[in-house]
Amino acid sequence: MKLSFIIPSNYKIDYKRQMGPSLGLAYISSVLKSNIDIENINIELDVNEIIRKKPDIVAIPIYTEDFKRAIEISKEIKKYLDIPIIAGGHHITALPNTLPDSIDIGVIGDGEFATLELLKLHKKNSLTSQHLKNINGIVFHQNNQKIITSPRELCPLENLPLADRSIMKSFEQGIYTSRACPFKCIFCTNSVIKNKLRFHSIEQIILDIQNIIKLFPEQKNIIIYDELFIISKKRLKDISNAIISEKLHKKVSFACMARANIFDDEICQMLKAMNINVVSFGFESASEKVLNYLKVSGVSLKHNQKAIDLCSKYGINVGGYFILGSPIETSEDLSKTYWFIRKNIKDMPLVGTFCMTPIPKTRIWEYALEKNLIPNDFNDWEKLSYTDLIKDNYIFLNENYTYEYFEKAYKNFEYIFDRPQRFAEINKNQIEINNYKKTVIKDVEKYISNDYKNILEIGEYQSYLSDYKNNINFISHRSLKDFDTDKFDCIFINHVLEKIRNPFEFLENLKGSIFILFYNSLLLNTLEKLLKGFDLNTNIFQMREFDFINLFSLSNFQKELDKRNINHQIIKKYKNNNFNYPYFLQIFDSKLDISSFKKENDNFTYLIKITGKES
Ligand code: B12
Ligand code: SF4
Repeated sequence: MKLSFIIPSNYKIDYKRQMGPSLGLAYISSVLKSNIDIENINIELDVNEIIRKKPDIVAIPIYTEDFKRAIEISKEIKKYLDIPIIAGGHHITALPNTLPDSIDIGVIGDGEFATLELLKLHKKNSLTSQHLKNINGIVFHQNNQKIITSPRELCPLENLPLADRSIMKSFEQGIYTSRACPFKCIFCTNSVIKNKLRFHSIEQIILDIQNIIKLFPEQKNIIIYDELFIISKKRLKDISNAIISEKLHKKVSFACMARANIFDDEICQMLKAMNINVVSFGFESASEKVLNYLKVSGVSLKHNQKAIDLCSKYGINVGGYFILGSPIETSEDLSKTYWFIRKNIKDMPLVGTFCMTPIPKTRIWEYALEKNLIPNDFNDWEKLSYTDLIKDNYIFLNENYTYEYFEKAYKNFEYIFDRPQRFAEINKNQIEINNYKKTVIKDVEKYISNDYKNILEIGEYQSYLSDYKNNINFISHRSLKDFDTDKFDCIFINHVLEKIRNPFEFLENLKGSIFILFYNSLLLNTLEKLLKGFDLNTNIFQMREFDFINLFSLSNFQKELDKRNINHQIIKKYKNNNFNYPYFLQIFDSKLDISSFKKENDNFTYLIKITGKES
């Protein structure tokens, strides 16, 4: 039996790709593998791969904003393959009645044991209504009706096997130490969907972290995804002590989420001790009235400020997240939030502002229904994405200002952060990045001639070359350990040599023709960032990268190759005309020797070919 998950999220959007799919899939996979005989479980991003590989069953995890794409994908699969398609995740859990005809079964809530029961039935060719109605926590079709079975008990976490990391190889590895949250914020499904707080055992947590360190040595930061990692002080102490006694805090750092009204000095000390370097808070608003409305009760502005000050005292970075555009918010409230962020920006290296969105099965969804802002036959699911503010694609809920006002204000928020490539620039950047990929990658294809029989692309998450060339093998740099590169006669290293711990030793051991694309770090842009005190180890959102980073200039790169007698040829230097720093040069040119920066400043990326090694 072969099962393929297919991810409907648009991973061409960089930030989505970085987040990766839910770790829930890895738990489903491990429960299946430890209970039934299953040949293969994998995650696909491209529906054509499903059609080509012909698994025995397809499973689709669905967030509401991806529901439309999920339907298209399932229709496409049904055109070519006569296999069952099941779906699960937050959308189906919230609105099981939206199960489309092209998806046979939906799993409501925890997926581990429902999927196991479904696969057992499928093995016996018995996925029929007669048997399905005995499986709790699912929805399926019968005679043009949707049948929702009795609710399933929540999955106990203590005896769950460890998450199956093998299916998540291409993504950042995070962990859960618990599930659910006792609070009732009006914009979160927790406000309506019943979900009891459950914990993994301390032993499981330690084994899980050790597993990540062993399998993904390049990763130096692990995100703890729990809604509320700090919910119990006693448990936090146990986890922190266990991490310290196993010396795991010396090997990796961690990031977690917290809630300001239960955050205090003692918690901060424990987090610092276990090497937490970012704590994220949903500060939501700097208006007491809006904060109270969103979080229902319990969190005040004082709590939010105290949380930032405490983190600052202990040298922990704060991630601050805000929701703009609530129904009751006024322009004064917006302004308060704006100045709160400005005041605290130094201690909040990560800031995210999101627009209020009625996610199904939340109080704010009910509000939007009551106000007829969502019609009964609503199916514009992609409108329910809180990261984009696009006029015709946004359900505007505010009662006090106009959409036009909100749009302008929202832009101002994005610019506060004074970071060169923040959210406001994403759309523009995305186009630039896409163009860049098109020109550079197309170019690379020209050099990688058709004479090569077996080409390997080593990249970040998915192949770029395969868009242009067939039969490319792809591997993420994170999975290189124990991977045999010898059988390839051409290896293309696509902007990830920067993330390989010993890049030149790695190159020395490769065989065949090798092409490398790498970024030039010797840019005035780098110097400017350093002078502003930015951490270079960040991605385009100025968020901390979770991999190790090497910074290359052409000269240090060539020096390292020469040291090892590795011959090379610079095939192409790619220019970016956007690098223009008139004010910077005006101030610094006569004061600092920046000649080496100026020399290579226009060159953004280099394409190098390794032409041989002298013995
Ligand atoms: C942690 C979290 C995240 C983490 C996820 C980390 C990870 N890799 O697992 C991060 C920060 C990355 C994240 C991102 C997003 N999130 Co989020 N997140 C949460 C949070 C706080 C907890 C989720 C949780 O408990 N997961 C525990 C895991 C084990 O469970 P799970 O993911 O639900 O998976 C189980 C079941 O759903 C089911 N299942 C899942 N998929 C499938 C598939 C099949 C086939 C089957 C059978 C079963 C099944 O089985 C799993 C195991 O039991 C919830 C809030 C909440 N209270 O639930 C929001 C929440 C899930 N997030 C939400 C959203 C919208 C997002 C984003 C889409 C936001 C965005 N636009 O960027 C992104 C999606 C990113 C992407 N890659 O596309 C919404 C979803 C609402 C909806 N109806 O779609 C929630 C509910 C918050 C809210 N506003 O109410 N999120
Ligand atoms: S937003 Fe966070 S704190 Fe609020 S209910 Fe959801 S998970 Fe809990």
